[in-house]
Amino acid sequence: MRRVIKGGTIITADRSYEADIAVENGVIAEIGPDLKGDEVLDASGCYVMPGGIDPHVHLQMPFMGTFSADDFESGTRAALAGGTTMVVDFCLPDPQQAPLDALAIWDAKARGACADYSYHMAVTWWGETMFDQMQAVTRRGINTFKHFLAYKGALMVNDEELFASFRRCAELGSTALVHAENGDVVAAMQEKLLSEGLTGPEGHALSRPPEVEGEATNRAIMLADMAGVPLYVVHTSCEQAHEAIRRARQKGMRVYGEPLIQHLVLDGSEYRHENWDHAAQRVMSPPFRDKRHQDSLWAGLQAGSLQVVATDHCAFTIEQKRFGLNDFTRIPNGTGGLEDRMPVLWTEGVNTGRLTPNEFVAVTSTNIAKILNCYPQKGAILPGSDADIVVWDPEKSATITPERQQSVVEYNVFEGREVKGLPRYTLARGEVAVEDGAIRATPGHGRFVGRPPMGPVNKALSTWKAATAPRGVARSAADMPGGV
Ligand code: DUC
Ligand code: ZN
Ligand code: ZN
Ligand code: ZN
Repeated sequence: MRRVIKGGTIITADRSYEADIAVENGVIAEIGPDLKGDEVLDASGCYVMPGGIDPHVHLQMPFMGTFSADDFESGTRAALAGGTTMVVDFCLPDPQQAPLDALAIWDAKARGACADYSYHMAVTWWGETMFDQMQAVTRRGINTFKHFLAYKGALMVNDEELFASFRRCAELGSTALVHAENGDVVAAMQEKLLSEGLTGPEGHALSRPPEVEGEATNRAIMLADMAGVPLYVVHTSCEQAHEAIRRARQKGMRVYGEPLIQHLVLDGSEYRHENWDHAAQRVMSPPFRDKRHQDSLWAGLQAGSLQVVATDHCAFTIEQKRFGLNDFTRIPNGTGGLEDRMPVLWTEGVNTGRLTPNEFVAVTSTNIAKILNCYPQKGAILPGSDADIVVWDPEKSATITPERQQSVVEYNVFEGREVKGLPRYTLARGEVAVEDGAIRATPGHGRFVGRPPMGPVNKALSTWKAATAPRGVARSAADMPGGV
């Protein structure tokens, strides 16, 4: 069956032009004028773009004594409804659990996925056997390893573990990811705030100020540089972290920053809302920041010092959020956003003139496909690329409301917001998964996307070489002049 997308303007990260697209067997078969097919999708008045890639989601994630509420089925359905055709989840081994055993659990969870998916592997503990395990993980098509510098006593790794893992990632041609917040300092500040009687959601933001993120981002960048590994900083939310990334890039280091759509448009006043549920529903880490930080993130996307917009989609129900009614440290951290990322970024980025449509494609799809090493299978409109395509109607508008969303939670942090710019069609590897607001996605249609290592050219370009003793230097006391 040959399906033709007709009459639209193709928008890629580097150009815009008018052409039809023919899709066969899940891939783009042909691009050109006046194509014929068995079925025609009308794209007149629309932009035809690579489907979005959200590189940061947590579906059915075991976390803070519960599981995030959206699973691979509802999560990818939400993704497709908003024009996102691939998600990357985080595989989280339990302490001492072999990463490959954890992967088997993640594979089982992902069976219901409606859209293609991949995983990052989290390094949640460290030991001798991890060296071989990480190699086995890369053979499974995972070239990104995530490290939590926060969540003390749970997911957090210390600097010794972090540096050992970074060096191993460098050897394997992988990219290291960090959740950059100083978990020791957060824990100390949480304890202090609780002891002073501050138990509400506002305490969440006060315990995780921009400084704890700036410190951890700087530290991770320095250690990554010493290890010679490219670094991807997830959910970059503040000026201090952005500043560190910008400085590192200027020095020639391969460091990437990922703002979330939530941090771009929602601010810290959410935690001072008089309604406890409203504030708790917005508890995520890092917390929302004030305008100065939002301006910095937008500037980074415009200037290219920040490359990717993600969601960290990790949705919890009202009941789950209420675990923390008397103690903000027990409110499950996370918000949704998978369905809203593209429409909200289009509305607040493109419609305001902050981003061009081509830049929108770059930050929602193409840049991350390149960073993750799945380009041009994903993130491209090219013959042979997967037919992950969104036909985007820039005139279509809606008000975001939980009643119409695909996520299973009862609220939406963007609730009430007007968006202009929505999918007319979303194609998931050729299948029409969304048609004018109707969701036709098929559970189980999604497939795992393997991503091989980047190879030796993808080093961090460090100037720090002291990890190997230079030639001609005395290596022990016995070698020293007059030595023992
Ligand atoms: N932050 C969240 O808010 N939720 C999931 C994990 C994380 O780092
Ligand atoms: Zn995180
Ligand atoms: Zn609000
Ligand atoms: Zn996350």
